[in-house]
Amino acid sequence: MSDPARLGFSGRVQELFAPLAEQGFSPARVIRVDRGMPLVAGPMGVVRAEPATHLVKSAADVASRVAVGDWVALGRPEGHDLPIIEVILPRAGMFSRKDPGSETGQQVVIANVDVVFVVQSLSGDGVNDRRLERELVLAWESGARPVVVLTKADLVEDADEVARFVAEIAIGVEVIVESAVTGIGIDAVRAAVPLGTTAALLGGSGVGKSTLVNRLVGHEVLLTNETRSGDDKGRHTTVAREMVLVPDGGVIIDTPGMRGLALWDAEEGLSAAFPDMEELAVECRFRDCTHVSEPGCAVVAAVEAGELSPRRLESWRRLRTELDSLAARQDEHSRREQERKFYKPIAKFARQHFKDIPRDKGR
Ligand SMILES: Nc1nc2c(ncn2[C@@H]2O[C@H](COP(=O)(O)OP(=O)(O)O)[C@@H](O)[C@H]2O)c(=O)[nH]1
Ligand SMILES: [Mg+2]
Ligand SMILES: [Zn+2]
Repeated sequence: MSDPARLGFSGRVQELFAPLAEQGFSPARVIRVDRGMPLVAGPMGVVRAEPATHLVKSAADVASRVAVGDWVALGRPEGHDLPIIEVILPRAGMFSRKDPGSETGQQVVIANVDVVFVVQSLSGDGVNDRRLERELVLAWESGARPVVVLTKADLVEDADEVARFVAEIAIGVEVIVESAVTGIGIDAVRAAVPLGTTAALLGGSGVGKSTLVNRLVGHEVLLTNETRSGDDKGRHTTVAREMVLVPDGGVIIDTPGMRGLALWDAEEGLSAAFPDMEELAVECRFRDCTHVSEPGCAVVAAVEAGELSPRRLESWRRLRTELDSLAARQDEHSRREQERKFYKPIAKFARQHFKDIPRDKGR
């Protein structure tokens, strides 16, 4: 992995890194994080690296927590076996979710993603439109461009019909019908990850994500944990199980963390995924219209006029409600934090000033 360009070290990242290079740091990309211990790829190959103490200390801030896809500056202080991650470069965007381990915390799953493949299988239970809508919100929110990939086209008769249905939900999004068996759609997927870009896969278990990646790369890569490096003859290389180089293309990240994702602060994602709703909502009488029973609601009027499907409005409401309840929980959490911060010095004062009071005073 001696060529950083292949890992997406281009334009924005190069510019950000320039002053750090002058200070003697080397660039690397985080390709995996195991229990807080990052594995990075850079000019030195694939190595373990250790986050610097200042990053560990400010880990409450997501910007200080190393995530897969991050670009970092590595230092090599005297007496250290492992390179030290001194700086996490500002992210172009990030795929984050509600931290499953906390009530309101945020967890970055992948940073710096350009394209998100929203993958669903045509066979089996078929396309799950509710799930698709949610995944599109998440994809848009990450700052990446979503592309829908409908897999296993070889197993169904009505692939194109389903694709048309999906196109109505995925407004403004490319929809690719794909089969790893016949090879249909593979070139279209490949074209969506040109050299220098990073793609991530979002989708349920068993929809064919790993198979798609294997097909793009041309051989079985995801089944092995093996790390090969130093292959720079324009050949594809498995950097790690989850990050793969597409021949003559960019990088694809297939991480298990991208399966079940709860929404996290996805205001912009919701707007981007529902441009039709957005457009109508500007005509509503009230700026904060919830499109339920307000007078002068342009959205409800559009449904009544048959211009917007009631299903579409219902989907939007469902996601809206989910975001609102997350926001409410966050407010409650920060209110409690504020209280705690307010009472802490008081409690300390009380302890200091009343500790001398004899315990047996009353006896
Ligand atoms: N017929 C057919 N089967 C596929 C296709 N893509 C994947 N599969 C099968 O679907 C199953 C799940 O695929 P996998 O890539 O492991 O799904 P993942 O969990 O999303 O990574 C495997 O048995 C694959 O062989 C396809 O295009 N056509
Ligand atoms: Mg898989
Ligand atoms: Zn309205």
